[in-house]
Amino acid sequence: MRIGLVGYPGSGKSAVFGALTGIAVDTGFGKQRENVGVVKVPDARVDALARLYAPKKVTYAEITFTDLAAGHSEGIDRKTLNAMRNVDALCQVLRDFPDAAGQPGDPLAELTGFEMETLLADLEVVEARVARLRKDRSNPNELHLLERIQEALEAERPARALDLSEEERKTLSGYSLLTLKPLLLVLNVKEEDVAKPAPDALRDAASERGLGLVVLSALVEMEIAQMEEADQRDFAASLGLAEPASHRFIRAAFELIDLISMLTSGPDECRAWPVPRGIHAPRAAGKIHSDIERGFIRAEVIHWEDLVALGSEAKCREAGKLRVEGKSYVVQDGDVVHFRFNV
Ligand SMILES: Nc1nc2c(ncn2[C@@H]2O[C@H](COP(=O)(O)OP(=O)(O)OP(=O)(O)O)[C@@H](O)[C@H]2O)c(=O)[nH]1
Ligand SMILES: [Mg+2]
Repeated sequence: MRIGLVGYPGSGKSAVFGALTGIAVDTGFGKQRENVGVVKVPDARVDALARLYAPKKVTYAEITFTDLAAGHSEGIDRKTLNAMRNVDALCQVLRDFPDAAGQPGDPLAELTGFEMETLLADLEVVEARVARLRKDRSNPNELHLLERIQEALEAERPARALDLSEEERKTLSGYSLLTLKPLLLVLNVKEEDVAKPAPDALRDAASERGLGLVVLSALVEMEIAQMEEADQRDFAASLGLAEPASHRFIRAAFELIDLISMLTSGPDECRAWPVPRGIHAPRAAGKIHSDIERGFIRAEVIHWEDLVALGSEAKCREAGKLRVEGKSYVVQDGDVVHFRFNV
């Protein structure tokens, strides 16, 4: 799963990328190289299991962030648009700190401006396809769907605002519409503003659109990322934050792409496995190893909190907190799963 960091030039995409990945990148206006980095998803459940088992290895879920070079003179350039089409979700970085010339940011204008540009880019794609389908009359269902999308876009509504079925989403997947991609907003603020809520107008705009909004200062987060783990929380606390803002941001990004975490634990490894929401037990087992999927017999499932509270699988079994589930079981976020299989 790939998440693209997008936004206007100088909004702090590269700085946010650096804060998330710990990869030192060129910041500064016009540094337009595309950077890719893998990020661990902080997970207190995995930490709790690791305290219980003291395993040899602890493995977190991971997501890939791409700092998308923002070629931008009269609008987002083609290359950037195409790169944006190739990611699974977008995080727009909004500048709320003064630029090198001392100009304050206007995050709301960046949000609406970017929205307009992506709407127009999608409209171009949809219009071309609608014209084609009208002409050759080959697929009335698809035409009807695209007309609906076109209507929304023309009314300045992103495609994600429409209530689309699973089937319709599948039909649309080949078009890689930008306004259909999940979007998370990141307000990149001045160092002294990290503990302040986002401005009301921006919060309202985000909630009207059903978009998540995370406040952070990329520069502060970059500093935190350089520290030892134990110091990170203390430093965050000294700024009035419960945890580094980048942790909240990464978790929000993880939720954006509709993944949940299946957990496994034992003396060898405690681990979070990112799996799509709604996945059935055998397919989830296949994420660990194809043999386990093929030879799937059953899944023994404990909710992570029960396991941590009671302290062992045996205690959970005694207390009736261990469930035996079959092939049709839908894995839930935070399930600690032990698969029984036979090959
Ligand atoms: N004060 C302050 N400055 C920041 C913050 N984040 C980024 N900057 C500065 O803003 C400038 C632009 O940041 P970048 O991360 O390069 O922005 P970008 O979006 O990657 O820019 P392009 O790649 O040119 O589109 C740099 O000089 C950063 O040091 C922040 O949180 N606070
Ligand atoms: Mg950059």
